[in-house]
Amino acid sequence: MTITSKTPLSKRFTLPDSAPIERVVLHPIAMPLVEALVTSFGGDALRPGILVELHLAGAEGLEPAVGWGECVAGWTPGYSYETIGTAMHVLSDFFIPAVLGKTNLNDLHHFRGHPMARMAIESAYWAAVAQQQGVTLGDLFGQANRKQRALVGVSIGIQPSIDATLAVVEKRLREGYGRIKLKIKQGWNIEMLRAVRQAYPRISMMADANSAFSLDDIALFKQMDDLNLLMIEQPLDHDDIYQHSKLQPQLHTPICLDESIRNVDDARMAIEIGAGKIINLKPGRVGGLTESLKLHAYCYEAGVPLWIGGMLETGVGRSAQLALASLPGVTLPSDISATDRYYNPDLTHEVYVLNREDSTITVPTGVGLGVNINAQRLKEAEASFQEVAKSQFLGPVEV
Ligand code: OSB
Ligand code: MG
Repeated sequence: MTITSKTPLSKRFTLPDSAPIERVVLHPIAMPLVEALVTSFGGDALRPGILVELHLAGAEGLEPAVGWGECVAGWTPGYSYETIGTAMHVLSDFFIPAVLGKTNLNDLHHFRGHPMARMAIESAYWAAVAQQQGVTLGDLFGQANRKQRALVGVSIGIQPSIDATLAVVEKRLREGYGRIKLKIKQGWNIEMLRAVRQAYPRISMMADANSAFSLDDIALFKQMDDLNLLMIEQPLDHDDIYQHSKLQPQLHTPICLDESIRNVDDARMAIEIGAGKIINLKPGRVGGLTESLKLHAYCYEAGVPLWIGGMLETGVGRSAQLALASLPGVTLPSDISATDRYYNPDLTHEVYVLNREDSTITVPTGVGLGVNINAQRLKEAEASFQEVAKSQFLGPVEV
């Protein structure tokens, strides 16, 4: 099939059948963050995750192959309703049994929701197919004009004081990050943003509210309009699009939607009703790479500015994010920072470094996901998860 911009999105991004899916292993992990990222809904120093290890059988002329994916659900239903416990349940009791022995993921369509669990297994499958075919994950996307370097920025959590914020901003600018995102919440917003803008009149800066405000806060957003922010991310409810359409026309600053956008249709509706002007694409939030490619295609064709959001991924999830960030419709800096901003050491042997001269990270060029798992670190991270599971109720997390 020849794919053009007229081909319906639903027909464009399906992979041809693969060799059978032979085995899928779940690795629940807990990883100590170099620094916790405090948002309006909290922030943990120990990040949970699930690595999905998916094995494809060998086939005519093809060696068996393994692909890895990452689930970005948290300990609690904070950012999203999913948790590590719900993801373990849905993956082990429904998603994995539905795909074992199959040559595609079509049977996942029988299940609704659980995008983070879905992304974990779906991206492992994409990575395994890329591995088996001897191409990079980005190549497998089949999109022309991909970039070799992804433009990136850094996300700064809520700090104990304005001075502490200014110190972190200074450190990040010195490291070479060309776009600074500042988390805001009720009681921690305009004063802090003004102080940063005053100290750095020309930097590219933005605010992320993680749904902490309502339309009653309109006066506050109007004050932010004077600060030349690149965008304000998700000011209103996590499941709202309509009220954002009431806010955006009253502001000059573009609104970027994160939590509210669950799929390409949400993005289209949000843009069409004027609920925002920019989309943050997190593959875990939209349920996988296939939906991510649809969302990218919509934004690219409609000229809607797009960037890749982050969920403090390990090297596994980060590699998939970078493959997405190489797409030509990703036009704004993504929340993908260098490895040393998150984990030391990471779970992968490879580390990602910031190219200081242009605030980019080089997109992986290795076959498949382009990274290799550090087995020792994975073991430690699994043991660390089991420690937490002993002392806290997490739901059905046994593997
Ligand atoms: O809203 O973008 C968010 C992390 C956890 C939950 C929500 C968000 C974030 C980030 C992380 O901002 C950015 C990153 O991974 O560098
Ligand atoms: Mg956000």
